[in-house]
Amino acid sequence: MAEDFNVKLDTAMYYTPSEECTKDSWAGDYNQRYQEFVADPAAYWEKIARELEWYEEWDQVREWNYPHAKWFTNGKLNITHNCLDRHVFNQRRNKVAIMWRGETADEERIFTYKQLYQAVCRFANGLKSLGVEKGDRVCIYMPVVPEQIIAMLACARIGAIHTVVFGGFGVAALNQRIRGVGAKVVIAADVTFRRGKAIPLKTIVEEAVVNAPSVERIVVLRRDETKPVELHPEMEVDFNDLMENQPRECAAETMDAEDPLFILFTSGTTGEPKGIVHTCGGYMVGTYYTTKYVFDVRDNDVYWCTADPGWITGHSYGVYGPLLNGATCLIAEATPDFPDNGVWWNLIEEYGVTIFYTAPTAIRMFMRVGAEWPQKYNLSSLRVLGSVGEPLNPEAFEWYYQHIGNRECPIVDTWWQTETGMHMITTMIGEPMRPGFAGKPIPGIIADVVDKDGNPVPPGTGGLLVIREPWPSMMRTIWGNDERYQKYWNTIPGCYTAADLAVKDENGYIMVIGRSDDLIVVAGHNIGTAEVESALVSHEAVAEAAVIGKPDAMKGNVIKAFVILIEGYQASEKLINELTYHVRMTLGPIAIPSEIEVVDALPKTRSGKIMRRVLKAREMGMDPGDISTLED
Ligand code: 6R9
Repeated sequence: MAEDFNVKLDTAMYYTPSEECTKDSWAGDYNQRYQEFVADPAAYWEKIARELEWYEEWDQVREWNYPHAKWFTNGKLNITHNCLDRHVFNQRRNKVAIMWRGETADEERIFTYKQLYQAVCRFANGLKSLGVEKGDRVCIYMPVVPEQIIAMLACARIGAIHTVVFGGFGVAALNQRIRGVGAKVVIAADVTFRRGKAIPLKTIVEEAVVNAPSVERIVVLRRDETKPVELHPEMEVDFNDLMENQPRECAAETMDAEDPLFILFTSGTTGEPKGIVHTCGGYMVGTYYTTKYVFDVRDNDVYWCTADPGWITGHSYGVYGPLLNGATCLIAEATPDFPDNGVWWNLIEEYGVTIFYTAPTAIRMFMRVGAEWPQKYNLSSLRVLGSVGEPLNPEAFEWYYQHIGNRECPIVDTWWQTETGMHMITTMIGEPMRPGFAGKPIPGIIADVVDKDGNPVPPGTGGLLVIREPWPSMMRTIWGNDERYQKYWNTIPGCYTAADLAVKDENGYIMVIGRSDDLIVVAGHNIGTAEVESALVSHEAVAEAAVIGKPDAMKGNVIKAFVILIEGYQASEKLINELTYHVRMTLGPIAIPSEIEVVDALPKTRSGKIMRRVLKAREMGMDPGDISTLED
């Protein structure tokens, strides 16, 4: 149980970033700002919402009908108006919005705000010509290219709900997500490039739309113009053809603050992944606010978030947050180790990146290959470093601080989730940083570490991480399954449960330890044990499967699978390879177990539930704890 662990808080070590990097930051004085929020939460959020443009103002800032919240009720807006029009029709018209870089230096494309605005309008008109209307779902399955962002914004422009599916997912995962939302249109690319190789996406889409009757059209971005893939005209249309000859203006649909903006799937503990629903108004305010105040974005910044928009980090801090702030963003279809381990540092030098946001798993990979790589490049443009996805362990913090930030840049270790939509906990710029600890709730958020009854636990005692009051960018429901949504607020009385274990120090700094449920965070990506297990079991040789997360120095966790074979099948290297391949094909490369062990039996409860923690304890040579419910 969560309360069974304690963390030794010996010598507290706090780092103070250089004043040059932190003075006059938007964050200001943390305590003062936090007090301002506590004194009048509605007024606090209202003031932030007023920094953006609305077609009609809200009647009420917050309506809390536990466990359902509405924000900025009856407010009317379009998020793309604030991402694009607000800048185009003001001073940022010719400012660079996005700079895209492919794997090689000659693959570069740059869009000013005006160019991005026009591309979005043209593609939005194209979607309309296919019959896409407000409220329709559109699935986007693309690599990191400008068209991915254009597609997202075009949906938002006309009020269609986008569901971005990470390009690393396989047929089964894509099909499940398309069917889960009943997508009318799928927007895909023919290929994605990885380590110099073109990896086909279109063939995956072709298979994934079988048994997905809602799909009427597939829009295909054909990247290789020299040998374009064939399109099947009854269903498929070319991305650029669809844009061609479309007007460069497309009136933004008037959206209610509570209309859905997008659905993004995240892995659940049981069965199907959860379609997290975010709405237009609150999400806009939350991502605008945190991008501005946590990262301290300014007009002359060059901002780079390395996350793919297939994940929430890419949505909130790769697309919406920075564009809402009129930032210049770098996006790159670049693997951190190709063509060599210096490619990211080269990009920082070449583009003069000032704000850099990445994941601990990447930092740990760079630690392994050595500080000589960043040392080859001039990283002095950097002024703010960010981290997200997993705990930033003190070793990785130290390395990041020293070798990337030159002991000058503040590191914002941001804790949040797909469900929260925006940052919840971090150490705001200017505050002393404690390695290993994300920090404190940002102004606007009330977070705590509690026992299972919701009582705060003392410093040093482990507990569950909870949020006490609703916030603008919280998920509103789970698509098609509100009951599952309600569980988040019903597990601990009066609190939103994050399903993370955490511990506080004497100063209220929070260290996030890991998941309390059956999610495995591999290299910053959440993988549900159930998804991998069902992929394994779908192979003809496998009778039963159980997977666990095993701590890994590089990826945080790796997946270990235990399988019981169907009689007549023999364990062999060939079979293990086949199973690995099978998971790759059904779920994609991110879900591949790094170890598959063939066993005769699995520990189960009497009711037939696999007891993964018993497997895990055994694997780690630890006490399995309470095994009273164990079958035999
Ligand atoms: C944004 C994102 C959410 C889970 C979350 C937690 C882990 C995220 C973290 C962190 C420690 C941080 N997590 N940020 N753990 N420190 N700074 O990653 O969303 O993909 O939904 O994952 O990731 O376990 O509950 P999502």
